[in-house]
Amino acid sequence: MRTPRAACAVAGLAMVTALGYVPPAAAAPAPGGATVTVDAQHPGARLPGDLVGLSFEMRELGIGNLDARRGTMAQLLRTLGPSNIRISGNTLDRDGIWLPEGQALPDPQPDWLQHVVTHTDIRRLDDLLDATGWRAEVGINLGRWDAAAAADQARVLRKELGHQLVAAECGNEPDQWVGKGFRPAGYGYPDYLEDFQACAAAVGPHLPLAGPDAANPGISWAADLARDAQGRLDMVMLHQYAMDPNGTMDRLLSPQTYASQLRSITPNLDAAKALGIPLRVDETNSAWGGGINGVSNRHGAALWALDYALELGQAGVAGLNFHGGLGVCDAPIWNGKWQLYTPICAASKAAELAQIYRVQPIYYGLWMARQVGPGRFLPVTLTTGRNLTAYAVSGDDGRLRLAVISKEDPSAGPVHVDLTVGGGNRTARVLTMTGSSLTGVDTAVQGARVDSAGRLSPGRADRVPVRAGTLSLDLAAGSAAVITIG
Ligand code: BDP
Repeated sequence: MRTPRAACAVAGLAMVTALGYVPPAAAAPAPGGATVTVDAQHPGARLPGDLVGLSFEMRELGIGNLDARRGTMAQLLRTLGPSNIRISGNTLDRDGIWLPEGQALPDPQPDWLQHVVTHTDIRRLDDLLDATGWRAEVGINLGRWDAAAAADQARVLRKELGHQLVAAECGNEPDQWVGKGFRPAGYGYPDYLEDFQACAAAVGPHLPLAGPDAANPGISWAADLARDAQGRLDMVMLHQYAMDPNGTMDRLLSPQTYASQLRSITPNLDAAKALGIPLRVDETNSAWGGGINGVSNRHGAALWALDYALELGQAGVAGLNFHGGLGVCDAPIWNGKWQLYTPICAASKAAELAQIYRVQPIYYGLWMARQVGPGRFLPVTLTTGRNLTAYAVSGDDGRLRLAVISKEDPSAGPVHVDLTVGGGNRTARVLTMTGSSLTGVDTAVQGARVDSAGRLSPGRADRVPVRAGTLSLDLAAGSAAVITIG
């Protein structure tokens, strides 16, 4: 579905080029432009095709969601392009069990039991992966540990998912298990290591494993496990939410949050790199506690997600999984819990039951991040007084791509950006993600929005000439551009 062209022009891209296009007076750049210089000689971290993935609760599998044969989930994954889906979360250890085929439910049923996951659910997940080209991580309940159930689940994961299983994850957020009553006071990393080893022994030597999935990205459990489980750990996982539930849009998009989110994971990331084990932030979003209404479900969250994914990717993180839930948008999902930050949700209870979803603004941020890769990050030098970030990637297809993200409200006025990219005269193609305000819900790409079938057709990119190795554009504040050259 395309929104009227006028809506796009409000916050869209004005070209200051020899095309003869004169930007409207209202779009004159506010004081303080930006210059970006790309260093093509020193390629850095790899930007993998699955950098930007999704994360869902284990409950979604247990209740029959993530079904390629129903509704729009498969198309929404295809629209993002093949990536990585992670299934775990609090509901893995807290509310559910794996039930081996032919086995009866526990009698009496524990009062905490709210869903069971079975072979049928993994088969359905496999169908979704087949239909979309995505790969998966799947949690194994370690909080409420049952070695026989874990062994059976491992057998099924191998049989059904094969190489589409990136890794099984032993437990969710073990650093919070004392508070949840799963472990006695004093439970710490050495105890978790024993638990992880029990999980590794139960699932056998052939299932790829990931952990520790700590809630606090700043503690050293990830680095410790990378060191202690070498040879048995295929991927280091940690979680990061940008803010606590009292956060604001200003804080989410601030340079302080930008700096601190990278700073807090750096020791674990450096340790994983030194050992040659990839690290994924396999559960993330704007704020924990279900997110913040008016922030997590608004346009600013799309800018944050695009920027954060590229920031961490540039630092060498192998990927990120943006967490969400498949209930009704902006309504409690279950047990009064919210997942306001979810990229995908249902417009009504009937739509939820039919698995027909719509997207929230953050989905467009993930889609934009996807357009930047795959390739290798190139260093950029950015000079600006505005709240703006820039990234460059040498694409596997031989093209140079840049992302420029303005994290100010559109009312701040456009930013004039001069980009020095090298090379001769040619044409750049520019896709712009816009929104009428940081707290709006009208996020679009080239004026286009995801349609009711889950497709996004942004249409023709804007053309901007590169002259003597530089191009210029006026980027509306609160919008982001992906520029492809070559
Ligand atoms: C994480 C949990 C996830 C929650 C999320 C949140 O793994 O299940 O939904 O926090 O607080 O800690 O929003």
